Amino acid sequence: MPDTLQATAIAEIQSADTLEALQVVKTKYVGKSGLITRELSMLGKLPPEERKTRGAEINVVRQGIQAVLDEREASLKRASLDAKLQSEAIDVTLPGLPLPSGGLHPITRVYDDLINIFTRLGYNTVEGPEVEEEHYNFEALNIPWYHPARELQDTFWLADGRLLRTHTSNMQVRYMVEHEPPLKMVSRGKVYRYEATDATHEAMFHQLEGLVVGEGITMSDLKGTIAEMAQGLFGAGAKVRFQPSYYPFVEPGADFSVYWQNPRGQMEGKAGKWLELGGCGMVHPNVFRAVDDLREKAGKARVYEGKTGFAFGLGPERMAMLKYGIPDIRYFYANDPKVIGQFRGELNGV
Ligand code: FA5
Repeated sequence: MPDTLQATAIAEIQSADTLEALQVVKTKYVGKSGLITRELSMLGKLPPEERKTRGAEINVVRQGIQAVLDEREASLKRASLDAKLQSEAIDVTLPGLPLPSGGLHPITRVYDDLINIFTRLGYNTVEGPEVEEEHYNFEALNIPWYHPARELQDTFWLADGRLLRTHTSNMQVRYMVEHEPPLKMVSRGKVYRYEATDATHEAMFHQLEGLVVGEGITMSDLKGTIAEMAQGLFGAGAKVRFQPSYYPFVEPGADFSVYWQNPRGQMEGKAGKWLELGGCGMVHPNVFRAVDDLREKAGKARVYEGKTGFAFGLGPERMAMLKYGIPDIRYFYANDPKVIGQFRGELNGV
């Protein structure tokens, strides 16, 4: 018996190829109710003179099995450790994973282009507050209390009587209070209007305000400036159209539009369209008067009466829609990576 028991046990141990399988074999032979233990427990049934030799024989078998078990266990443990090390090995010489490159938001792109154009034309760039006093947003801009633009549905009013500016024209007033003519400035920033959103209207959007004040400035200076800007943005062939319009802070006032031809539409022989980009006009004398009043209050000289100037305010969202063929203004702020992700790479010149 012991020889065959030992031989089968060793064969089973050698063929156990996992630590779990080896554990099963171990329990079967040397476990508490294993075959060897059973052999030992049967010693008591043998005649006393045979017990000693039989006991010794069984112990030799048990030690033999145990030695092979230990060796197999050690070798399986080594193999499993080797496999683990191999699978978790890191090749430090491999190149790293490339990080996806970011991109500038289309509005930032348009702003950068605009600021470049106006910097080249000698304009100073400034920014101003989004939370504004009623006086700078309306009153000083010749927008009296009864003007429809001050209605509750157009303006976000704050509890303390201030408001979220509805346009960047507040910066005309702020800039003139601080600076004397002649001057040229552009101001960019966010503006807010309490109105329903649709494909071309958002409640928060951006504007770029422009202001030029000096002596003998005329409407043709204004038209030339807007044409220069449109050509800088949309190419030398860009066409600009002016239509009379009313803004309380300019006289005369106009809206300007750019004719846009989608390159694909052009290939297909489709007509382009006029897209209104902003308002403009000659600074109203009442604005100069209000600015001088504010200057006087601040202990500064009245320097604006008798001066001439023009102002314009435009929407970069509409320009970006035109330039990049984006059909709905709401895409700009939906944070959909499918939309924003298109403004990586070549559009950024990266
Ligand atoms: C104004 O805000 C005047 N302050 C512009 C101005 C400045 C006129 C200086 C004369 C002199 P208007 O409300 O039309 O004007 O807005 C100007 C431009 O902002 C629009 O032509 C349009 O491009 C953009 N805009 C207006 N409302 C929205 C809106 N809800 N969503 C996105 N863009 C808008």
